[in-house]
Amino acid sequence: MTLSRATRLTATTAAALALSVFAAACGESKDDNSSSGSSAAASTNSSSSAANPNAEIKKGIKVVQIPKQLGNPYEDIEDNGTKEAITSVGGTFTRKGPTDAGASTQVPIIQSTIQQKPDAIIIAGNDPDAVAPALKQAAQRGIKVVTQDSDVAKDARTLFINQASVQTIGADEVAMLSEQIGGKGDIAILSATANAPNQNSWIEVMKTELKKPEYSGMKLVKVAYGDDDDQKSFQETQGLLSAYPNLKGIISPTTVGISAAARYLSKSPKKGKVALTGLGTPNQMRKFVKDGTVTEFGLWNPADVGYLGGYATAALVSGQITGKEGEKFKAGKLGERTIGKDGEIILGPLTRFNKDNIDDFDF
Ligand code: RAM
Repeated sequence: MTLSRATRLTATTAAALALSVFAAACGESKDDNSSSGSSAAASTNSSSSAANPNAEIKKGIKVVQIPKQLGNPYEDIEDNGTKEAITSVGGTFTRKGPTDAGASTQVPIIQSTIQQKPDAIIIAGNDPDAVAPALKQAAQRGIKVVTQDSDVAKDARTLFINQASVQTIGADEVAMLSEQIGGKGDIAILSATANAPNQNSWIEVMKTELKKPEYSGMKLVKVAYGDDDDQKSFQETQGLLSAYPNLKGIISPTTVGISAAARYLSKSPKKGKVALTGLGTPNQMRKFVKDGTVTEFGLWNPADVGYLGGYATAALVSGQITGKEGEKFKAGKLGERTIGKDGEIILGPLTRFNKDNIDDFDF
């Protein structure tokens, strides 16, 4: 097990969170979290030029970040990491997002962003294909496109900042559940939206893992979708428990899903009888670990994903890297990083949280 650095939610983060929750409550897309370092106009550079590892980080780069949706604490923490990286290299960071994670909700936001001519767009995709034409248009205008957290079609972006390998994330979730239910029984998955590129890639790995002999006692009976909406995820949990009375465990590979499912389970007679694991933030899950609803779940440090994305984007805009496998760049406090296959940059392994370590984390 790898323990990552505990992160403090600062007052600024809390304020940003309150802002985005407010935006979500208003039911509208909006800009938030705007902050600037130097605002010197920066011209975009063409992706065809060769990498120059010694190029200086361009001052005053303009970066627009588009999360899956506003009002999701995970995405807020992640994007604050990006903001920290971009402002620390003297750039300007703006965040614009939809209020729900529907497949096409990001398209008009990308289109309006193109008009602002930033140096780069960093996006967590809600759908691999729906956003691709708009992102390609952005690239044609010289705007660098980077995905983080949730990838899009490979030809619609240059870099993908991945939390951990898809294989690790999917396999670890199955392993955690198997440990908790003794490798036996009906299980279900409570995912985000049906289109979500990241959740879908992990679910594919889970299905393959479940074919291994050591998991032959576990049967996947249903994949439900809570749409990364708290209420819908809560109701879907209720639905799973009543439709499958023999259910022994649920994997929810989304911070929104697992916290809603835990809230439902904690007040249900199935508490402690149906295991729940997946991906969650320690701060959202702490009380459910302490009250015995949840034994163990996993995640990475979302702020570090965003921070890595910010530095990678700055290196790309400055010409230090072009997106080819093997190129290296310096990612501030995360040290030197290398681009892998298909423009993918991986943060690190999954951290598991349980009653023994959850109080060591604050994010
Ligand atoms: C939710 C979102 C996000 C995912 C995490 C684990 O917050 O779906 O994309 O990475 O869960």
